[in-house]
Amino acid sequence: MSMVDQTRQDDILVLSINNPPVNAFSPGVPEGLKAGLDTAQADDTIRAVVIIGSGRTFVAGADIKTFNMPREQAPDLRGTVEKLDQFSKPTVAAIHGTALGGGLELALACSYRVAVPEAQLGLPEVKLGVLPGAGGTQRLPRVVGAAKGLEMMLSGNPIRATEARELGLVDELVQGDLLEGAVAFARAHADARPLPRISERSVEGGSPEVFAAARESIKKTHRGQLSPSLIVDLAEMAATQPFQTGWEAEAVKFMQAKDSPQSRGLRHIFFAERESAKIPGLSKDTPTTDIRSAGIIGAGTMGGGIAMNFLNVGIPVTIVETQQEALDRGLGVIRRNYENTAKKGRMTMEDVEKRMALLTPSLNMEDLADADIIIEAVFENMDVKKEIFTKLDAIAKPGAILATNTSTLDVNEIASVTGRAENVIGLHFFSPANVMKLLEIVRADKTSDSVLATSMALAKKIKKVGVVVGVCDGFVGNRMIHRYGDEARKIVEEGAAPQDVDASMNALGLPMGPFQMSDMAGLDIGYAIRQHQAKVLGQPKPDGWLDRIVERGRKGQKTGAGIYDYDESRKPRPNAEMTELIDTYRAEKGITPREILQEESTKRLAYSLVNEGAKILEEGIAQRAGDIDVIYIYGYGFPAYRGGPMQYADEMGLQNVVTDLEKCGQTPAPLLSRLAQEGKTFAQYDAEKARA
Ligand code: T1G
Repeated sequence: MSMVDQTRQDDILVLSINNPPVNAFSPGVPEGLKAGLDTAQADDTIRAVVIIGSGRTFVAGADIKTFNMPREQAPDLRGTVEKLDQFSKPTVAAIHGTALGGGLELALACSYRVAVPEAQLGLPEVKLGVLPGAGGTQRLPRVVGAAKGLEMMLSGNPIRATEARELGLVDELVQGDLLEGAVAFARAHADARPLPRISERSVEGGSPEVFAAARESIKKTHRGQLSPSLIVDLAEMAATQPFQTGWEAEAVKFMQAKDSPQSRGLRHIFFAERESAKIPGLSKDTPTTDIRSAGIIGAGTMGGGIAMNFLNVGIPVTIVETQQEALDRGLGVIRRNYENTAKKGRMTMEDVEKRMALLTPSLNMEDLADADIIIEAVFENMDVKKEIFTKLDAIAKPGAILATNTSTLDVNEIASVTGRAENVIGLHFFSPANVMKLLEIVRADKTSDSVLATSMALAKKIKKVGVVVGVCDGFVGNRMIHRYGDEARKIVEEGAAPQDVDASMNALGLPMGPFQMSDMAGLDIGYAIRQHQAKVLGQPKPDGWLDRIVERGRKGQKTGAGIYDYDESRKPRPNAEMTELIDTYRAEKGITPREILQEESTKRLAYSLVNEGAKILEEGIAQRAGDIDVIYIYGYGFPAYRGGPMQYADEMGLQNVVTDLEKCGQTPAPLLSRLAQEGKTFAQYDAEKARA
């Protein structure tokens, strides 16, 4: 069956693109469209052409999976666009769902565009590390002007058809049946001559200042990225050069961006995020329950943040504390968070009241008896959690999901105190829970498929990126960050200054290095974990340089001083006393400090994550290397254009990673060594596992 069906409506030829699920521009689609245009060209009774998407959307863009194809085999979107641009009869793009990337470029090459009001139109290519490569950089600014065109291409965010109509990007909004409206529009414009061609228009507002401002802004918004600057260059060409010049330059710059490690990283994460939602053994038929009410135990920072996620999507929450004062404080924080958002104009005060009305405070856990899900978010102590789950087991209705927000503790042990282990799961939110998108979904040994599937669906509903992980100390993210922290402290012991270690990860694109992050999270948290682990393992009390800093009462930003000093701007400033403390520590340990170059520090830290990630994969705690990448990008600020730690290792070459790990005294995980020896990548490991 052709990917583009041709049907006649009297004097109008309708080309329906049929490539589910999103009508991406896959091989077969350009051929079908060109054939349709040839049909229309050859038949004088056809006065105009309508191009529409079958199913739920117009064309959602080039088929990203074809980016690695040899150029001659890749779908000819540019050729199709050129044919449309030169076509001698009126063409009308009929848009519903999304017209994104190549989809919008296809529409821009048509004579006209009509759309249903709720359709979305955009050029999101920058989010994949590329740029509009089929005329978008030249046509969009010719329709909406330089500033708006730059804003749309650099943000990559779509606009609604109603706004597109105001901008002239859409010629008519169709209220009823889209096809009917498009055919009528085509018929009404069948004799329009000369045909409107965007390529013949000029760009409004393309002053040098506009492009200079854009170049300035991307230094902050897209630090270290390639494609945004290429987009600005091309938009400037659209404003200052003939169309053909910009059109040809666009093809060259597109290839340059597409072949960059940054684009490979962003494309990797695009698919990895979607893959992470697929759980072997679960299918669309796995029964799920509809979560219509939530109970949260603990109104502290985490409990309050978690509650907001439910309130934001209209799910009522009962939040329980043990003391009225703690309850009042918790509610006050939630209200203030919403009011701050309202002050920024991102919601109205009416929205604030609507959300707060869904929140019921309580001092009594019995009030959670009817909740569909209950999430415990109290002090990170196993005995406290066990006590709570014992009570919940007696209170919660049958079938209620009992979730713990623990960040490291054994969910199997927590489940063991209930008579319903199949309903117990870990939902590890990241602080601030109302902001961070990552949700580690901790599958305990007895967690039922239905509870797991319901939790995955809930993650999507509350706009989180849910990744399933197994039970171990720290699950995936925190287990890796502990190793990363060990390595960071070791690099300082050997001679580096904390600020240089942080700079080595800032250079990789992380907004915060290990010590900036520790100071923000609170040094006492890591300190307590190290003390606890030493006690459990019967090891001597830890006495590292960082432990000594904590023992001076310097707990990080929250005490105004940690590894660094902080003024009201919270900008970290090195402290001479701490430098001296570290020097004294090294002397006591008989360490002669050596210079450690930034490149060594970056590799040791990044590879400490990769090595622990390889162990996590071997143990089955994470299903895929791609899942680990999703966790690190959405939970720990790893730059998406690097694709995550595992993708970064693939780019560096696993054999090089093994060599560098051995050089700095880290023992490569067996899986990492095996893949390196076989000349494979983590991506290949994931693909082979998916095929198994
Ligand atoms: N190419 C290939 N596969 C795609 C795809 C695409 N463009 N878009 C989606 N998919 C797959 C996706 O992997 C998933 O697969 C399924 O479709 C459903 O997607 C030349 C170079 C359209 C808003 O960046 O933003 O055009 O997991 O789960 O939540 O200038 O998909 O089912 O196997 O995301 O309803 C520009 C990317 C490309 C749009 C729908 N276009 N897609 O969201 O479904 S570059 C984009 C999206 C380009 C030209 C340039 C979303 C969506 P599976 P989904 P959704």
